[in-house]
Amino acid sequence: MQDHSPSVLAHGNNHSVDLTRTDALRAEVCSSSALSFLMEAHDGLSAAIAGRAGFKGLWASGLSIACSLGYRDANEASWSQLVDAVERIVGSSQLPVLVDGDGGFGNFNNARLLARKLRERGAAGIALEDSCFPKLNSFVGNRHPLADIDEFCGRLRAVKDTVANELVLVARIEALIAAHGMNEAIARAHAYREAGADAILIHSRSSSADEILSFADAWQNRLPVVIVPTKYYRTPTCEYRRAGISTVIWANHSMRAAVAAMRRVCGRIFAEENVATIEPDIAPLEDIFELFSYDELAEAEARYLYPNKLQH
Ligand code: SPV
Ligand code: MG
Repeated sequence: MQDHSPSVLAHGNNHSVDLTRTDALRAEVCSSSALSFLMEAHDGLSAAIAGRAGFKGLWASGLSIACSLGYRDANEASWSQLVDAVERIVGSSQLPVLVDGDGGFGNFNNARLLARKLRERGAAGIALEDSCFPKLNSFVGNRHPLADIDEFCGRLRAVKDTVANELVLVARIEALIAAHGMNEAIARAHAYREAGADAILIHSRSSSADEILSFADAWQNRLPVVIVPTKYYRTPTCEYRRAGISTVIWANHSMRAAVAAMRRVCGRIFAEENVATIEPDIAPLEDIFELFSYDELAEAEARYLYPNKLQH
């Protein structure tokens, strides 16, 4: 699948009726028996690059989007800023986008409004986590109060009633993050399944995959399981295949790569007052022009701006 085609640039996307991406995400997360991978994106550029790398789907990361806007991952960015960022991600790729909806920015009403807006902007799915507003990134500090199960199920049901099957609904369990233990995590998974979730995201801050593997063992794939191996990054993916995990999210690696690269380049240019030595280490301008199909613009100019001029 060409991920940044001129037709996207020229015609845009009919978000409200085109469910192709939702179907594609559902196939990756819910139907495929193969392990799927979603790559983090936080803007049009990172989305375009992930598509070119070969990924079949994107994760619109709350942490990375907040970071790119200069905010903390603590609901400092508003739901409308998230929706705008998602529109850019959707617009520069043809891949399905699973959006990190945090806790839905409030109660059931905020969550269903967010879902409706995300569907309008072309998202393929929403992940809702059982945190309280304002949330705090799962890896920061030790204060992660869990939402009441019934209240959170109300959020899931409201989203399902609003967008039906037009968005894949992933229910994210923060019970292990909040140190409530495996029984609580499994109880929540059952409740979220009853409430209409299409998949369960089990999150962990452990440096080993043992926690999520024992969850998968106890859960027995009653719904597909999605994981985020940010802290247990050493585990080889064959372990996830063996455990029957559905989908791995590489949640923040483009953003962190950009931070490391920008820091290195800024430091060197500042110190050396010279950009000559850096040139081999940065993307050539031609790469940028190619990534965003500047040739399509030239062709369109020939068609629309100078239709009567002879082409050379
Ligand atoms: C995100 O990418 O914003 C996530 C994953 O929610 S994590 O940062 O691991 O909580
Ligand atoms: Mg997040």
